[in-house]
Amino acid sequence: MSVVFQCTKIQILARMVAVVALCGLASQAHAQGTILGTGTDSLIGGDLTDPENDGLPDEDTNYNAIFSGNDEPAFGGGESAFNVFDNLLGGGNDKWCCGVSGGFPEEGLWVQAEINAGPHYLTAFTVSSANDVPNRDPTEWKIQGSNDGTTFTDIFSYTGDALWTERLQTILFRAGIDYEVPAEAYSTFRFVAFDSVNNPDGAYHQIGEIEFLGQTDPFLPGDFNSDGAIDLADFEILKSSFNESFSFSEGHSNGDATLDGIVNLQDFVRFRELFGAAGAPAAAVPEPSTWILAALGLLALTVCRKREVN
Ligand SMILES: [Ca+2]
Ligand SMILES: [Ca+2]
Ligand SMILES: [Ca+2]
Ligand SMILES: [Ca+2]
Repeated sequence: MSVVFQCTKIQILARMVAVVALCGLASQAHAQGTILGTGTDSLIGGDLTDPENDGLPDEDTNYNAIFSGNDEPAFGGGESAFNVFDNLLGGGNDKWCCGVSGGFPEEGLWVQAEINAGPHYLTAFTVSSANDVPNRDPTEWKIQGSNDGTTFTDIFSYTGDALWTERLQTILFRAGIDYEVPAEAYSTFRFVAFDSVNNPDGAYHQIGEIEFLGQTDPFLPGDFNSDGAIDLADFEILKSSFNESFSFSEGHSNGDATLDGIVNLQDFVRFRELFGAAGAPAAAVPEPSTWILAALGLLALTVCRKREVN
């Protein structure tokens, strides 16, 4: 009896949590990237340049990519360019700083990674600020892809105030949310910057780290089982993972439509958008109220189960 009573109270709590969660959705819709935190621990890790996360920057070994750049193309040294792939956020040679004299060249300052495993669809990437001087943060920059090392296609473009609000801060950008889902897979990914507040004076550009995340199959947000369709089978995956957390590489195949590491109400709402946009038969699309009720029920059930176990 006491367990049933607890569940009733928890269900009420769950509804309150759900309402709060839904209220938060509107403010996230226009966000330019998602702040993950600060410091090395805020990096996702295991990105395409080093899936095992065992790269040794001093020897430039154990990496799974060939790096190049047009400004200090090396690890270590005087804060050289490849330090954006050293899996570290910190001062000194954990960062890439600070640009050639006279300001940004016309082609921009760039650093790139040719992925050993070949072409990938870029599902997300992170760019982190360095340890000091916010006016060195890029204010105009792009992420580009290429398959011949000569012709580059824009995947993401940004112009505006620098996005980082703290030093050594990691910001995540997600395909389908922060930039258009790439229609093509690329073997080389490039970060290129064209402007900063300090440009062209002295030390005018720096960033701490870049992570490229992707998959070899075409990426269709909401198609959790990768069968090329967004349908009720995908909805079943989302439901069965509700309230669970996943690593980035495992998230989408387990129903994490928002690629934020947890399957929750926001994923229900996001999946409903994707489901409708995919042109699924109207009769097969559950009403919004049904989705919310299903989510509430699952949330309450999950909490109740935990209470019973404890
Ligand atoms: Ca890395
Ligand atoms: Ca670094
Ligand atoms: Ca599917
Ligand atoms: Ca999610």
